[in-house]
Amino acid sequence: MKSNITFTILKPHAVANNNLGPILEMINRNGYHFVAMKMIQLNREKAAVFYEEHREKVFFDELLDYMTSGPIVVAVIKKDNAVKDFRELIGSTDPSKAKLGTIRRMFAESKEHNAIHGSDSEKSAKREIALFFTDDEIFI
Ligand code: 3AN
Repeated sequence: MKSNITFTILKPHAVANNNLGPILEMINRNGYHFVAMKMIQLNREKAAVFYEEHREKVFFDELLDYMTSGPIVVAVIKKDNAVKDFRELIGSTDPSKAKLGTIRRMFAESKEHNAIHGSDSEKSAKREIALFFTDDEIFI
């Protein structure tokens, strides 16, 4: 998997609040190209696999409730230094701590409903992309 791609999820509230368009536009405007995308609804099993690093956390069950509560958009995006730069663009997990101009500062409602996910490392990006896309669904 090339290091110039990363994985993102537009979470249930971003979809339900009709913020898909503005968020996708913001991602484009910051130099990313979409190379794979689909709208899906997670089941609990898949959400648990996706968030397995948080299995022991107190918020795990609520995280699964939330992430399975409605449709999400999963996508692969491409740009030089995609993983690190995209984490900067989405901002801190807690929107009250997210910098001005970040996606979470603009669109997150809370730490739980924080609008968007971005892979935290190249290793995570590779794992997460493989959970949702086959190679022939990625148009690099
Ligand atoms: P990020 O998405 O910023 O990498 P992670 O990987 O630490 O954050 O957490 C995954 C998700 O779990 C977050 N996006 C958020 O929805 C939820 N989460 C993280 N920390 C908390 C917390 N302290 N309380 C409630 N939910 C949390």
